[in-house]
Amino acid sequence: ATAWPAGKPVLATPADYPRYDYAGDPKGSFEAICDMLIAEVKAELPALYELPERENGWIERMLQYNTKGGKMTRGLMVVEAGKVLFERRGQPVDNTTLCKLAVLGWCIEWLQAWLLVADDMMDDSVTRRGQPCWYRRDGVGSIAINDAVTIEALVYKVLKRHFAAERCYVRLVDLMLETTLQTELGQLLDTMCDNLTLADFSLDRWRAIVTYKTAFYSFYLSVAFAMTYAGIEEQGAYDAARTILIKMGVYFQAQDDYLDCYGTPEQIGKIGTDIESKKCGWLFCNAYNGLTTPPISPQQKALLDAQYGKCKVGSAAEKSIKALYEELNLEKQYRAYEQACYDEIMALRPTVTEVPWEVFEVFLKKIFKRSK
Ligand code: GPP
Ligand code: MG
Ligand code: MG
Ligand code: MG
Repeated sequence: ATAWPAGKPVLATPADYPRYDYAGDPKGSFEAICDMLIAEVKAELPALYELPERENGWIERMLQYNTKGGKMTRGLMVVEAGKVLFERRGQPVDNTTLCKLAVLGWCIEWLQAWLLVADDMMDDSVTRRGQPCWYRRDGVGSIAINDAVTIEALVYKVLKRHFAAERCYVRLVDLMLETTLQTELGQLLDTMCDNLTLADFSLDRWRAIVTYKTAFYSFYLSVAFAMTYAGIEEQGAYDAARTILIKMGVYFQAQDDYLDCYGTPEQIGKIGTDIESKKCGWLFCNAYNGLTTPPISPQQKALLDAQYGKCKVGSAAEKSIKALYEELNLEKQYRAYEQACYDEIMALRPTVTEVPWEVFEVFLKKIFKRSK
């Protein structure tokens, strides 16, 4: 029903993939797959959608600007996890397999790209990955909303071109759709905080927010994609993996919340806005709810009530909130939390079955004590 004009969709064949040098240049090989996917979009839109040159150029530049420049942790993890799983199952890891794992990795990176374009508008952010947020660029503005949902739609074109002929295709599409919904529900939990009072910002609410807005798409999806492409169908294997990966994702967002306050823009590529935009973040929840040593005093609480979510980036009020966090020893508490998360995740080692433990350990090592 979607094969109009005739010849659509164009499906990829093994000859379409470049040489993937996993041992010699894992990052460069992975990046080359993104270039391939952008080139496919660029060739397809004028041919199959009558898209004029100017708009096609826009899409190409918009993809270049928003899909690149990240750490690529999520995407690279699909390739690494997939390789381990294929080998463990005695399935050959040829060039096409590596490239297709990388395509799945880029589906997550492109998902992340459009989520960030939208998130930066919602969070009123200034920079991302060391450059201005896309919506802040001259001539972009609210076109960024359309760009975000266009990247989302293009992910399904990528999946179709590269996986439509595979038995796992419907499962991959379903995973992508489900993960997107989970993330959007998490973003709702996050942005609805605007309408709540600070007393509603419990650690339980924080955990729900970050599980949905971050952990599913940033951790579970990478491994679940690799498992699905490797042909794993047992529900129990996904459940065991999910438990561990969600824990990692929650910890990862605690790091993001911590770095929003304590990371420099040079380190994290963005300017923190959590205090100004009244976020239910890890630092705030611990501080406001008396979970620090020493616990917050009534006067300190009054400062948060007066200024949290109301002050401007770089203002004296923002500085006084950061000074308050210091008085509550939040940095030290975060270090202890970080170690506890690590230990808790490592303790889950005996629970894994289908997915070798090294997959989780590699993922954990990539993020433990990260500073960017
Ligand atoms: C990260 O939160 C969460 C997302 C990027 C998910 C966005 C979901 C949408 C449906 C748009 P964050 O705002 O703390 O991230 P950052 O600190 O990178 O801005
Ligand atoms: Mg946000
Ligand atoms: Mg944000
Ligand atoms: Mg953040």
